[in-house]
Amino acid sequence: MQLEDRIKACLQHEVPKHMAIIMDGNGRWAKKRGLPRIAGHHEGMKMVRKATKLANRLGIDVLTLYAFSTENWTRPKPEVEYIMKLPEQFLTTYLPELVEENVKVDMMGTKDRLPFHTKVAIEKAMEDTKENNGLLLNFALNYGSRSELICAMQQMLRDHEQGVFNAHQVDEDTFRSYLLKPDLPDPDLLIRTSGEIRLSNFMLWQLAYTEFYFTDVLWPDFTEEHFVEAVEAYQKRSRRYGGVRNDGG
Ligand code: V07
Repeated sequence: MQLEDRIKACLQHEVPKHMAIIMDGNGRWAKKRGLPRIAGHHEGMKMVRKATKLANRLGIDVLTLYAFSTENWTRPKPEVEYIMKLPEQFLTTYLPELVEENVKVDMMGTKDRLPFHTKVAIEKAMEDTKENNGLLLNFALNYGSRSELICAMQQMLRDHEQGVFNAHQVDEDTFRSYLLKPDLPDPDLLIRTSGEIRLSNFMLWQLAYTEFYFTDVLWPDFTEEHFVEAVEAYQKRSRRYGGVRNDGG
């Protein structure tokens, strides 16, 4: 079946409300072609645009993309410096399109370690798209799940000392309210490209009931067809549950 028909068929069923992607394999993509790793990151950035457009068309509410982890700072300095230019590059080219398509840009992670120019570019995108109510494009940038959980714990202890709550009052909703994006629904579908079968410190709390989709395809090769294939797999699984979760979620 052609892509257009597959998209139409997807729209007949329940699409994931929140989809998250670990965009892995950019360096490997470049190496395979005898190119520097940064060429892979640049190619990966182009796929971000395609994924965003398609997610928006499919009526997905939130697309969270793991763009840079707290661990990624250990990479060679020139590579990190190049990656930190990608938000600006991406937004210089595509921000008008995002505004036009009613996409709202957001970020999940700590801004403090980001270079000033990176922060400025992202803040401008957030400002220019804040009234949009289509797809929420949530970039996980300088994000690490354990660090998120520890920050939550620290703030909770401060609030506890202030008498904001007692230990026995802490439930899942209380805990969630201390996370970085307490108002987002948990991801329904997580995709990880490039053949690695692990979470690498990504959204450990939020992925408790999420469907996982792992593929060997490298992120720069992850086309619209692959994206739709992942959504189709998700829909097959959720139809098998008959619309009700059987895992308590
Ligand atoms: C990054 C390209 C995609 C593959 C994974 C690593 C490299 C787009 C952005 C971005 C971030 C914020 C924003 C707009 C665009 C980005 C980083 C890396 C750090 F508001 N791609 N991309 N940011 N890569």
